[in-house]
Amino acid sequence: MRVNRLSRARTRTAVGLSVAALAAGATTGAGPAVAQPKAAAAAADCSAAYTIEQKLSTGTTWRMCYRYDSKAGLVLNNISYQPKGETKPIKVLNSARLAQIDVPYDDGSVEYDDLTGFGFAQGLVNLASGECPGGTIKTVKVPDAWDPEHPNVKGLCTTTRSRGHAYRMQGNSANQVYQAQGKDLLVYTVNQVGWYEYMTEWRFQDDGTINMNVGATGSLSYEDYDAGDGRGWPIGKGAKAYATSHSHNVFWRLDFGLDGSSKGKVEQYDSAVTAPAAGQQAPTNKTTRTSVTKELAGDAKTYRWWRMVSATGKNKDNHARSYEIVPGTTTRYPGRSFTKHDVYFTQYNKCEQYASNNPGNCPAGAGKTVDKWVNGQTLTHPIVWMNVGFHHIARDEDQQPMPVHWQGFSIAPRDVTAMNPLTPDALASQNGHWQPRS
Ligand SMILES: [Cu+2]
Repeated sequence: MRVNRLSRARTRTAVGLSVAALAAGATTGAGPAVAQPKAAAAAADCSAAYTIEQKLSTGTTWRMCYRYDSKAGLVLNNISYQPKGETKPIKVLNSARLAQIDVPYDDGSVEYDDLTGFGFAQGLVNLASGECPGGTIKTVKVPDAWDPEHPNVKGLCTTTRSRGHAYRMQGNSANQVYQAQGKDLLVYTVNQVGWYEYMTEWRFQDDGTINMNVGATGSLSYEDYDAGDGRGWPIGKGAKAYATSHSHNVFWRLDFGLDGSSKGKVEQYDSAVTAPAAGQQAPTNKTTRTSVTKELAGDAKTYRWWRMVSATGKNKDNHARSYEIVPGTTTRYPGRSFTKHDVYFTQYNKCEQYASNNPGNCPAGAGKTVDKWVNGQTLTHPIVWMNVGFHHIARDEDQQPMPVHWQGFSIAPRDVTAMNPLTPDALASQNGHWQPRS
C-alpha cells in the first residue's frame, strides 16, 4: 500500500481502520474549542459560540445554530430567514445536513460509504485564511478525532458573496432602473476522505433560496488505476494508467420546521401538455396537485416538482407559506435500492439518520437504508432525503489537483413573503393586479 505525501494514510482502508480503532474510547461531544463569553441567548436558540447570524447588505438576515457531528460533519439547526419587511425571523428548517456519500466503482471492486464508514467527519481540514475570503474561520472540535490530542480544527468558514443581479426592472423613464445585486451567506467545510476532498457548501441567498452542494476535489484515488478492466479512462501518457470510473451519490437530510412547526405538508405537482384542440392557438398545459400524505419514494421528471407547505404560517397575502424543492442535475444510480429514487419523504424517526448503512439503533428488521423506511406511514412530520448522483469518468484535466465538481440542489421560497423580499419601497404597492403606470 502506498501512502501519499501526507503522513496520515490517505487510503480508504487505512482511514477506515483508524476510525474504527479510535471509536472504542471516543466521546461524542463536539463544540467550539475556544471558550467564548456567554452572550444573551441568540435568536437561533443556541449560545453565541454555536450561532451563525448574518445580516446581508440587502437587508435579509439568516440565523442558524451549528454543531459538528461524528459522522455527518457539519449540521445546521434552527435555520431562519428574515427579509427586511418581516418583523420576526421565519423558521425554515429544524435541521439540515448530509446523510451519506455513497461511492461505488464501475468495476464492482468496491463501494465506499464515506460518512458512516470512512471518517468523512474526522477528515475535516484546517482552512487557510485565503480560502474564506472576507469571512471568519471558526474552530470546530471534531468528535472521535484521529488524533485525540488535537481535535480542534479551524475548519468552518462563514462569509458572504455577491451573486450578480437579484432583479432588474426598467422604470418609467429611460434612465430609471430598479436593480439590486444579490448577496449570499456562505457556510462551508472541507473534509478529506481518502484521496478526495469534499467541500460541503451551504449558500443562503438574500431572497430566501438555500443552495446545498458538495464539491469533489483533491486528487483521483491513487489506488484506483487499473489498466485492464475496460471500465476506466486513460490518464497520463498513452493508454496505460486507467482511472476507474465511479459514482458519487450524495444524500442530504432536511427536517423542515416552517413557521416553527414540524407538521408541514408535502405536495407534488405535475403538468401535462396536450396538443391544441380545434380553434386553439396553442397546446394546453394542465397542472395538478397531489397531496403526499404517506411516505413516498419520488422520481424527478420534467414538469414534476414538490413543495413543503407550512402547517401554520401564512404570508401577508394570506397564502400558505411553503418551500419548493428544486432538484439539481443528477445521474441516478440504479445499482442500489436506496439510490434508485431522487427523493424520499419519510415520517420522522429518531433512529433513521443515514441513507445507507444507517448506524442508528432502529429495531431489528427496520432496514439500514432510506428506501426501507418508505413503508406506508402517514406523514405528520416529513423528513426529506435528496439523492443527487454524479458518474465520474475521469479526464486528463482531473489531475492535478482535480478541479472541483459540484452536485447538489436548492430549496426556494414559494409564498413565504407576499412579494419579492427585496422589493424596493417605490414598488411596494405593485402587488397582485396592480394599476399599470400611466
Ligand atoms: Cu470521483
